[in-house]
Amino acid sequence: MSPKLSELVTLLKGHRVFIQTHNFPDPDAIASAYGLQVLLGKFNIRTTICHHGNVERTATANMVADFGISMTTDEDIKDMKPDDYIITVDAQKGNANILDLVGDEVAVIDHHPVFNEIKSYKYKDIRIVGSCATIIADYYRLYNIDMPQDVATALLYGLKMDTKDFTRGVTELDVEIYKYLFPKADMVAIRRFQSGTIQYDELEAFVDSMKKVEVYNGVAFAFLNFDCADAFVATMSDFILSLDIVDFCVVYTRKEHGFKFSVRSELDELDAGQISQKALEDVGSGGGHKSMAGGFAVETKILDISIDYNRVIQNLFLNVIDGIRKDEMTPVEKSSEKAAMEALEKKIKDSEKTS
Ligand SMILES: [Mn+2]
Repeated sequence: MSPKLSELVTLLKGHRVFIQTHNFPDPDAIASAYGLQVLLGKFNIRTTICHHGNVERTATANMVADFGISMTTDEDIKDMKPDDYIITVDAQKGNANILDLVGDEVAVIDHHPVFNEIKSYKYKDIRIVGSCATIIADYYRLYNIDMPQDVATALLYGLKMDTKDFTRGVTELDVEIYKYLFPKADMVAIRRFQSGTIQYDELEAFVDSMKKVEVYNGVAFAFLNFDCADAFVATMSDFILSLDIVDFCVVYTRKEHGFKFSVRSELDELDAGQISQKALEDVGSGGGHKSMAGGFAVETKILDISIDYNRVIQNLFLNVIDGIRKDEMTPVEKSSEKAAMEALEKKIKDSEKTS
């Protein structure tokens, strides 16, 4: 039984309300925040969507731009007060992947297990389903509220992404919600979000960087040694993860004052968000979701450790991963490294053929 929407509406009336996603928000977090914002708007409750960290992944940025979703980073809301209300979506107060802002976290809507019981919530809707978007869509469905096409499209996209196209953590409610959203959503737009945005002139620099990918026990590191957009780094991260021998990858590029990271994981035991947070806590910041995360490292802090910044970065991540896996992390044998390189080169050729 879901909590009552009327209780949420009553709680929020007359307050300044923020909808906060987890750091480095993904499609599900953004879609949920957007769907909730539109829903509350129908009750004349105005909200501001906020988050810490940049929007990971090109396809997510595409959706934000296409639907004109207004996302505010914590740096741009200096005027938040302790009595402003915060609803956290796709995340819970006290989790490592959500920055503690000065406002009062009065409500939560999430689909993750509870790690720390928060007694101060005045409204709580936590259901273990495939996506947070499922829960938001369920409000529209239960209360028979008119859903704009953009909202349906965003929520369906969030549901698809979080469940890896219905292959991960799917519940019956997710299937029902899919059926509910499908006729309302713009499937062409979803295909458009997912299609890459790699520019042709980036290809040469990309091929160069790919030749230097290093893989240790399924953990890949790639330094994109050229000036490229954040979204491009994220796309490369997805690409490298799709290699058969790679289960976890760290892709980074050099920015004006440091290194920008995009991290991906396809293993349950290696939580990309937690690992990025731990690996980068002394040199910058990192965080995000289990399968997808991001981060930043301050250049001087990396170079303080050693001039060989690639080695420093690899060690920061491998030390954390090593601790999780407990067993010794050994570099892959020369032969499998060669096989990895061949697979990579073939992949590059294939992608050139289709471009
Ligand atoms: Mn989610």
